[in-house]
Amino acid sequence: MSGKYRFSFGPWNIHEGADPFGPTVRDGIEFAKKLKMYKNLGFDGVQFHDDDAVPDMDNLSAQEIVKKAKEVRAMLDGEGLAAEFVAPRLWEDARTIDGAYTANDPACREYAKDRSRRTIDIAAALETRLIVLWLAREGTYIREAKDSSVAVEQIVEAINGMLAYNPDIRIAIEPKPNEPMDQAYIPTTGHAIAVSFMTDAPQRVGVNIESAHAILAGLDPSDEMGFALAYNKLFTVHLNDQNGLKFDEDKSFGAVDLRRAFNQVRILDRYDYGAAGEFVGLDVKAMRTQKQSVATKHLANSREIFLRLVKVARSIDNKTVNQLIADRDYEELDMLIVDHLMGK
Ligand code: XUL
Ligand code: MN
Repeated sequence: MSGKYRFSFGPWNIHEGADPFGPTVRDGIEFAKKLKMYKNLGFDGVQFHDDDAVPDMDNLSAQEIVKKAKEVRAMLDGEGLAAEFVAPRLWEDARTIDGAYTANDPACREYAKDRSRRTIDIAAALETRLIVLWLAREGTYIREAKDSSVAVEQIVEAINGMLAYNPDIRIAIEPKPNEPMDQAYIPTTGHAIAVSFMTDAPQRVGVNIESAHAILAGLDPSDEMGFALAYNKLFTVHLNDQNGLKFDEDKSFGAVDLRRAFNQVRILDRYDYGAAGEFVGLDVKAMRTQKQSVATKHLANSREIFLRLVKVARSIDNKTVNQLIADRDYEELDMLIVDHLMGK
């Protein structure tokens, strides 16, 4: 069964533990050492931000960037790993303070588009066709700062530029309703899919659904996944968990709400997620207080919880489930699910 599913995470998921209020609690680990951890933890795929692969890329030429990315490809080969996707990091440079594709300054928007082209070059060198777009700063702190209708056109224009730049790539928009912005322009799966249909190649634009981001939007992640699956647009997932409406916590998958995790696994397994090569992607961080020597358990645990929930989902008595649905006895169905989750 684990053979059916391939798992991935990003190097940022092995984390120093810092929050905005205090010091780091763990040392940084160099990229090459992180790569060595993947297989031992049961993972086959690496998710990248562009500068995870090519640090300091804004100070390198396009040729130098590709050369460095090819060196990373060789490192991946050495570890037997695939690159799952590359995402442009469009929120740390001074030119992205006011947004990237929706910045009010045209020079900043140009920077964002150029950076995205470099990201696509890196993806090609790493031999992946998937680009993830977390539109971190495409939004506002006050509504009057930008025009929300123009913003959609600007996002579509940027995506069209990327699609034209390399006809092989596919783009997965990762919606998130807030943080760092007060209000983001593409907060949910529905928004992202609507945007995909405004682009020049809708079939090449889908979504990356992150559990925590859906929860922050007040939505159920498994229903968001179902929506994307109905449109054939679930290009990848970022599984994790989230304890209510607060900052984006990136907790271990299933650690807060096991039933919510179960329903995500159930819908993915039911629709044969992974059969077209999709990875089960995690975006989880270790608890801030976790000691250095045991600060990768959140990754192995999230994978293990996913695989155990596959077994739970597959062993449900579907005949009884269907009978209870036919009888409209949802209280009994509720009990059946809870019983099953509790091992009865
Ligand atoms: C931010 C987030 C990002 C994206 C990739 O909340 O989830 O790490 O997954 O840019
Ligand atoms: Mn994510």
